[in-house]
Amino acid sequence: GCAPSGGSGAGGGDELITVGFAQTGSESGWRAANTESMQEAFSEENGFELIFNAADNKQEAQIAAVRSFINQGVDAIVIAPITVDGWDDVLKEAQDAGIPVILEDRTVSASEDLYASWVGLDFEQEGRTAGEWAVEEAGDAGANLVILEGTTGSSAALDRATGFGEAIDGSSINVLDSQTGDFTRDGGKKVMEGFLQKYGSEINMLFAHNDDMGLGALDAIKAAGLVPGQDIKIVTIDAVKDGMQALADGEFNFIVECNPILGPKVAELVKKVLDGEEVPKSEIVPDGAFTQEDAIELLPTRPY
Ligand code: GYE
Repeated sequence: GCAPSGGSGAGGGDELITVGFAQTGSESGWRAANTESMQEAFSEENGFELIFNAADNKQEAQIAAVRSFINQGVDAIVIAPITVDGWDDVLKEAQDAGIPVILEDRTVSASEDLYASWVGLDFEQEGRTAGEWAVEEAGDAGANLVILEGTTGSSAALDRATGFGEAIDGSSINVLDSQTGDFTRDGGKKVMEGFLQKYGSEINMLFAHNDDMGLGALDAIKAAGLVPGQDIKIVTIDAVKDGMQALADGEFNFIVECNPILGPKVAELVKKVLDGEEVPKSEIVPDGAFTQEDAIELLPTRPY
């Protein structure tokens, strides 16, 4: 049959393209869907051998994984960077070793000369969309809002905060507090417990940087004797299945989508880069936003 080409100048035949993928960890439902999408796209059937590493949300571990990919002499490296900063040295090392790097999901602050391409989402717009919903919901009455932030120093958290802040600036919304829950359910629950202890029933709106933290917060809100979706209006980002279920159930009030299915695009980019084709430096995958009615309609066919 027609075997996939080697890509990195190997003499054709049915050699697989070896790709090291440095994933952030397994903090959320979004992450699980993203990992699955990547593993499917980088399958042997598609001509790849994938070396997968999940760094448990620890930047040093992720950098160490990239270094080990370089030492193993992989054909290409894909990174979903945990934080924006700290990448310059290891990206330079990959470049010196002649190994192209493709970024997926989050961005880095390093010079774009140090990587071939990035594919991901417009996090700032996601935050803005969430903020616009919150402003409208608060109306003239106003709202006392708390925020559960994503992983500190991640582009997803930084840009969502920027977009949201812009949208609510000058509105009737009063931000009581904003702290990181590290994109996890457990983090969301613990931080929300603290907020409720401190502000009690003063809180009537919550913005969580992802579904999972919002889902964790539901436990804390119910334990405090409050009704999520009513006493506290909740807006989150991602739209994974559990989040959409909470929205359909009326426990969340609005979700901004963040598409985790990036694998096919990243795999295509890797092949093009190894074949020496021109690729765009950055590519943004579009996102939607969902109300309760949308969630009820979409849930049965939701793939993740
Ligand atoms: O929203 C969150 C995950 O970087 C877009 O990371 C990603 C975010 C996503 O843990 O659930």
